[in-house]
Formats: sequence, C-alpha cells, structure tokens
Amino acid sequence: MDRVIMHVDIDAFFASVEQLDNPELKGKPVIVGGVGERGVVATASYEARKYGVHSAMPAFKARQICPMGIFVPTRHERYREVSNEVFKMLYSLTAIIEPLSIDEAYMDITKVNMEPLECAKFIKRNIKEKVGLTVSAGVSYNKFLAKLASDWNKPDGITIITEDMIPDILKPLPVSKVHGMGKKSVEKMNNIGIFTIEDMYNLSKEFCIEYFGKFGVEIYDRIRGIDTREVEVLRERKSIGRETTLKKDLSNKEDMKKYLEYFSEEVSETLKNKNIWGKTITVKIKTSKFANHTKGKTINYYTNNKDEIYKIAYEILRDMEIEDSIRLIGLTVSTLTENKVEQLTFF
Ligand code: TTP
Ligand code: MG
Repeated sequence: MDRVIMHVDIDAFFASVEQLDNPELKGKPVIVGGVGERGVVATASYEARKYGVHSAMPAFKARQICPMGIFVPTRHERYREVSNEVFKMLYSLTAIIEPLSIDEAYMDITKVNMEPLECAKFIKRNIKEKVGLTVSAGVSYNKFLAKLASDWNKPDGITIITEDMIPDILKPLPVSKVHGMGKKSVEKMNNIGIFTIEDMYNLSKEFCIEYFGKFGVEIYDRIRGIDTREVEVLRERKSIGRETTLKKDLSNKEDMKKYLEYFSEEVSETLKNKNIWGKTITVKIKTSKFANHTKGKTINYYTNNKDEIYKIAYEILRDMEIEDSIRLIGLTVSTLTENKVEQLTFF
C-alpha cells in the first residue's frame, strides 16, 4: 500500500454518550432527540436500531416501531466535550487528520510507526479506556475505501481493505454506496436497470461525465477503487471580526462598550455557525485624528461564547488610553481552531 488512510467513526455517538453517563441505559434501546411532538430522531443505540429506528426518523414513527424505546433529549455541549477527548487521542498519533463531523475523521497514518491493524486496535483500545466509547475503524489506501471499510463492520469493528480485494469487494455493493451519488443519481441509475457497482462497470467514462456532470470522472474512478484525494488538515482561518465607522464620533467608553457588546454577539454567532472557536480577542480603534489603537489579548482556552468574548474586549477597552474621540471601532477573534482540543506536539 502506498498510502495508509484510516477512517474512524464513533458508534451510535449521541446514544453511546447517554449510555456512558447513565449506566442504567446500557444495553437498552435508547433514542436520542425527537422528544417534542414533531421532533426527529438524532440517533439511536444499536439496541433500538434492531427495531428499525434510525437517524432523521420522525419521533412518532420511532415510538410506534419501538414502544419500549427510552427517549432522551440531546445534550450537544456534552457531545462536543466527548468528541474533543476522542480527537485529542487521535491527534496524539498524527497531525494529519481531517475531521468530517463531530464523530468521524480521516487520518493519514502512512508515517505512523505501527502496522495498520495494530494502529486501529491501539486507537480503539485507547478510546475505550480513556473515553469509554467504541469506535469503528476502516483502513485502506484511500479515503473512499477507508470510509467504506469503517462502515463494514459496525459497531466496534475493524476492517482493512487491501488492493487485492478490489474489485471483488465492490461489485455487489448497491450504487448508493458510491461516495458522491445522491438520492437522485441513485434513482436515475435504478431506472435504467443499474443497481450494483458491478452493473456500473458497463458505463464508459464519457457516459459518466455526461450523466453525472463534473463528478463523472470521480465516480468512474471510485467504483474502481481509485481515489487520490488527500487527507486535508484543517485550513487555517485567520480571523473573524466586525468593525464600523461611526456616523458620529464617540468620546465616552460607555457608548463604545455597546458596540463591543453588539460585535461580540455577531462574532460569536459567526464562530458558532462555522463551528469554530478562537482565543485571541482584539479591539481596534481609530481616533478622529486617525491614530490607530489595536490591542489584543490571548486567553488560555478557546471560546465562541459572546459573554466571554465581550468580557475580554471590555477589559481591553477599559485599559486603553484614548485621548481623542473615536471614529471607528472593531472587534476581532483570531487564533482559531475547528476543534477545541489544543493541538498537541506531534511526533
Ligand atoms: P453518525 O456517525 O452518522 O451516526 P452514529 O454515530 O449515531 O451511528 P453509527 O456511526 O454507529 O452508524 O452521526 C454521528 C452523530 O450525529 C449521531 O450520533 C447523531 C448526530 N446525527 C444527527 O443528529 N442527525 C442525523 O441525521 C445524523 C445522521 C446524525
Ligand atoms: Mg458515528
């Protein structure tokens, strides 16, 4: 194998956390979310899945098919916290990690000094011991196959897909397993009598391009086990900020505080939408005489909470010596991360 790519995905994530925190729920059909009248299920424990309950199912339906199901509300902050612990463990092995969601990631473990199977076992054992959850791991020589592998033997599975297993292992799979094939594409394929990947081998590259547009070539390659996409480490986003040039110059700090309060809220909103956190807060001021004052403060944890951002911004403003009235005020949060876990020193 040239590259060694692993895909890790926590089993029944939200439900497993609920079972972890409340041992009475262990081994029981736990259904997370959908507590309200018209809610939908976020996820279900494997015990509940036996009855057919799954993510995005309307709660009333879940209740019908699994009347003994134990419904619990979601606790997103707790899931984020657990996710951070899991990622921290992963980052202790390599920095080449691409988080895909709160509970799954690709890792390029080519340079990790362990046999792939040993590495997968190591990760599973560590997450079980340190966090208390089971994950499924898939290893292969590209992302598409690694993800397929982690899904192969869920929960608590390890699957390795090697080159000699291609194309046999792919042939019987339904076309919906091809990464990039949406519901519409699957339907279109089925309509022309194509149900499995093996059926798709009859499609020429030209046909795929015509049929699937710009993803045509990718789809043509994927079904043959070809996927050259790299594991993409977090793109560094530099900062998120807001500033405004005032209609009327301000000279008292009380009025300036109101702007910072408003900007804190806006910036916090943006950070939350992007699912990122920052730990440097900077206040920028331009005076009526066009002098710039910029002062930043780096705290020792990541935040996207509006009150925390405002508190720091206010302290900065309070300590600023401003002689003239001001014509512009701004607030920026930088030193950003997509994962609240402080990146460790890597080897
Ligand atoms: P998944 O990894 O898709 O699901 P899962 O971890 O519950 O189960 P498994 O991986 O064993 O198949 O999603 C991770 C979490 O994301 C899941 O626990 C709950 C949440 N989620 C939703 O809230 N709504 C959804 O529609 C999906 C798919 C997931
Ligand atoms: Mg999962």
